[in-house]
Amino acid sequence: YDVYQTLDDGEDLRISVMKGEWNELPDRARRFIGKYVKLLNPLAVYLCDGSEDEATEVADKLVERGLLFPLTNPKFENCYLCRTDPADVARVEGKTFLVTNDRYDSVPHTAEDVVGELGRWMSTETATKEMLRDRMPNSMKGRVMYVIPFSMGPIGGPMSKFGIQLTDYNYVVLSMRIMTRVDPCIWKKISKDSDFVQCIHTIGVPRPLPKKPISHWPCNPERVLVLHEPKHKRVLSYGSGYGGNSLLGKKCFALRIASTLARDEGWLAEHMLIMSITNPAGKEYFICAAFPSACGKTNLAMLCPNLPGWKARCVGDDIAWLKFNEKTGKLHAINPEAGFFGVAPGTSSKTNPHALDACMKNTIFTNVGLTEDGGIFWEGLEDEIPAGTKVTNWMGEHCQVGDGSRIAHPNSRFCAPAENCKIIHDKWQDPEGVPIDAIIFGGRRPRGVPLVFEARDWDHGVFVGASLKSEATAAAEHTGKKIMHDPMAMRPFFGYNFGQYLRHWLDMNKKHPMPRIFHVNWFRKDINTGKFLWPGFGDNIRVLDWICRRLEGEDIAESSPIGLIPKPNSIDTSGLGDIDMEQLMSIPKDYWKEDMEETRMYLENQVGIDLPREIRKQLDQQEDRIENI
Ligand code: GTP
Ligand code: SPV
Ligand code: MN
Repeated sequence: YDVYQTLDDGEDLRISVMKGEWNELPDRARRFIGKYVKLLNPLAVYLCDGSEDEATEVADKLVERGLLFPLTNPKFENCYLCRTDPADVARVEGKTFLVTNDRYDSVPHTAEDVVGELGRWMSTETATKEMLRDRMPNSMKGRVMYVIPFSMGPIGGPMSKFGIQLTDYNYVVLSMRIMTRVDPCIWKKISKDSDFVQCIHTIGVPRPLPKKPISHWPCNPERVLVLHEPKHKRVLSYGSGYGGNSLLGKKCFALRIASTLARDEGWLAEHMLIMSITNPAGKEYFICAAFPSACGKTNLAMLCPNLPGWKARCVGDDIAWLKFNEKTGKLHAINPEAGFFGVAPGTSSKTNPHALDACMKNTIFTNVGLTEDGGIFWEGLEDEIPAGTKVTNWMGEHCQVGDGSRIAHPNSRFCAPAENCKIIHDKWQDPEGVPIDAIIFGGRRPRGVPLVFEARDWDHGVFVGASLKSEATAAAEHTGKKIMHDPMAMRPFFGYNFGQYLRHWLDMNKKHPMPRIFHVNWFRKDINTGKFLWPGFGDNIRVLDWICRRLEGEDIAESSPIGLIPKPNSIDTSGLGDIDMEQLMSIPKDYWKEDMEETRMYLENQVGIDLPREIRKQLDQQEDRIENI
């Protein structure tokens, strides 16, 4: 049916509604949608309700079109595989921008002649031209505009926020329904008292198609652009259907827009997992951990402890919103998401059985292999899928398990509802969040960095986070094994000037007591053999055990130039066999001297005058301590 909507400019626009009750939407939502119907010019508007029937209808259409393959293997229930255009497989950091009037609201003052790496800025004028004038007009021509009302965090919770995503891609509809809480009751809440974040997404391929899409995945990779306007609480994304570029509730809203809101409102939006661990005596601890993309958050969040008597529970695997709770006097965390968009390769019944188990129903796999018996394969599943099994690889080519070819894309993902996870915490949907006892930073550091250390105090901990580095991963367009800075595991996700972000972190501790901060490294390699020194995965509980005992004040740490490290034999390695703890815990002076010089250069070049003096002081002090090794 058709409706007429009065726009802000006074025009009465005719809109075709395919599904849903237009008149039930609050006026501000109708005007928002109307504005983009006028710009994007879709065939019709489809108001999503998030129901199962709707998902089935959308999925059936995609199966018919050849984009989704239902997994026919009886191990899977209502699961699908999807292959993307090989040009659209990861976030595109180079085309992701923050848009503010003043450049330095978005990015720090870099030193002269230095290219900033901590976010990209675009002026409002350029953004308007590039997006609203050159790209978006008519970009939904011949397509349906899906309208998705969603909540990040439990609906109506004090720490939660609403969003409305417009998209012309039904794969996004299905994925948003897993990753966020899509519910028509949000319309009412928006009308009454709450604002919403505006999320506008188009794949940028109007009909008729200029050429046949590759893998039935239409996209416009040459023209990708992802813009964030914190002031308007708006995200505009063009050209890509992939994960962080298209599921706008995730990185765009829950990190970039939310981190800016968090600064203004006195809380934190971080790239962190949230989990609880309960020791054999029955005491439970909640921790948050910030590791860069593809560095082990999902794996740690779903840990299967290899120490008797310990229990782990998952609250979230990628994003945490943290706010001080007056009632408990502690920092509380919610997981704003409702699903896992996890890295597939490396996930196995040995490394992460809970993740694998969570993928058995209502899951969408993207860019993994399809076995001839209608199941899935990726690198890491060699023990469950025998060599010689015929598979179609992520690009649709025929091959065999064990033939040496790459079967799943390194950034292939599963998209599964969080409720599928057997160890999801009872409180994972608690609107008040869970009380956090410790914050952990970590990255892939093949050299020099010990298995675990504790920050000396809050300021030192913020400095440790600011200095975070990791080997490049496949989650974005970076290639190779180079060690990259990834401050706070947020380098691609800051919503504002990183210097101001550090200021905000430092100030948090002045207002309220904050959790203790630690740093871990599961990825140190033997200098001689190149093999990992630490078994990782389920054995990481041994490190968490040490951290919990530190929280209890046990005398198991000693001072070192880089922080407090475990006293000899204070990490429980019983039953592990031969572990070179000496190498694993060593702090080579030459390495750290160079590392600190490099970090100083980086912070001075990249953050310049925006670097808080507390962080400069930490740099000076740590350099002095290292000099005295
Ligand atoms: P994003 O979703 O991109 O933010 O990634 P993530 O931080 O959740 O990473 P994830 O847990 O999916 O791990 C990525 C890769 O690291 C997988 O291939 C894992 O197998 C591997 N990994 C995770 N934990 C460990 C560990 O303790 N040791 C080793 N050696 N590898 C690990
Ligand atoms: C990451 O890259 O950190 C992810 C995947 O969690 S994406 O949603 O694509 O950002
Ligand atoms: Mn992530």
